[in-house]
Amino acid sequence: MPPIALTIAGSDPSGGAGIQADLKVFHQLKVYGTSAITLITVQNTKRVSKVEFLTAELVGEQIDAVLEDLPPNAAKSGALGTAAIIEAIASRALGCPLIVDPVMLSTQGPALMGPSALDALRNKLLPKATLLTPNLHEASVLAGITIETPEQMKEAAKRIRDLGVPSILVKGGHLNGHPLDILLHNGVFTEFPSVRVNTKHTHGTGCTYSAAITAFIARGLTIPDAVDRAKRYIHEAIATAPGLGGGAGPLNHWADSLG
Ligand code: PXL
Repeated sequence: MPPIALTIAGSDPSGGAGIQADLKVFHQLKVYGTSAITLITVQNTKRVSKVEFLTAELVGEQIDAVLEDLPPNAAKSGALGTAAIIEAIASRALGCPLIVDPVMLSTQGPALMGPSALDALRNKLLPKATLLTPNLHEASVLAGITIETPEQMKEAAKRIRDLGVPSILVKGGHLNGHPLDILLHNGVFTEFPSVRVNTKHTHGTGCTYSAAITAFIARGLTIPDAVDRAKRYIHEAIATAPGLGGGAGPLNHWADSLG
């Protein structure tokens, strides 16, 4: 039987980010994908014009339906919307590793998390996370420091670990120069350098990356190995983006075709 992964995230009708991206990545990486939708966006590659949150009850019931029948080997969370939704997720025993991608803003700007949700994320969900995957902005908000250098990324990771998160992957895609991701796992830092791809097609990069990590963890890889495999997947997915849409287009979710 294939491993099962669960994504708890928002809907992107253009298919490049959110639930839609996560399910494509799970499928491509040979993991059976299940989902619980937290919010619905109205967007395409050029604009985000609306975000509507589902009720916490509805989100919780979707998770319960999946857990009851298709217990996941790994789960991830993406855009979560409200404090009530975050509390509904944190109150469930998922029974598997949880990868939390602390999505705060959509690529084009609008908030995918209300202000009160930040406290719930910090106090309720982070202590349940196996691995947190913040970008520089999210790591800066959670750690309370400015981040412009790899040393500051490491300092932020240590501060976030002290909030109760065992493993943190700080993603340096927005660093000046080439991207560098830094993993803090079991007290050890591992650096994942890559070569910057010059492209405007980066829609859903964070979702795609954390979904790939989740898929490899569902397949039984350790966290460092899952990050390493996912990093290679995301690099290829960006470098071979299909060029769809008139704005920031989606990645090539068919990457890693040898799987
Ligand atoms: O990549 C962040 C993200 C997460 N979830 C949804 C999104 C986006 C970015 O646009 O739309 C639903």
